[in-house]
Amino acid sequence: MKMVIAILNADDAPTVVHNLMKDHFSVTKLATTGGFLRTGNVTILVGADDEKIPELIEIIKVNSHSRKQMIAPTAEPGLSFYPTMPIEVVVGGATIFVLNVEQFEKV
Ligand code: 2BA
Repeated sequence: MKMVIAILNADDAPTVVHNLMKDHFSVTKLATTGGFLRTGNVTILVGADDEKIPELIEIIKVNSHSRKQMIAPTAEPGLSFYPTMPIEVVVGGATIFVLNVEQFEKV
């Protein structure tokens, strides 16, 4: 069994979750915040059998879109640098981690 942790753009998350649920994946959705842009994103946790992982990743891929986002000049504390001009970053798709699960119990 694997645990998939996927960080999604908040705009894509409803469609990704809907399509995963439609294909009978169990999904836990967390409201998260990216450390760099400090804007909201969505992290999903999905436990699934090994053979279902390619299907799971395909659903995330098909329903996640990369987009360009501008960062305005700011003195926002916490950013590791202070841009003096607006800069453009390309934000995901989705960032996906696949972890081995040692044990899975529902008690
Ligand atoms: P953020 O940390 O807010 O990053 C948003 C986007 O900003 C990133 O998109 C990337 O294009 C850019 N970016 C991040 N750090 C940068 C830096 N030091 N210099 C220049 N540009 C930078 P994605 O790579 O698609 O990441 C989207 C979100 O996924 C991230 O939001 C973060 O919440 C998560 N993420 C990405 N890689 C991760 C990792 N290795 N571990 C944990 N979370 C990760």
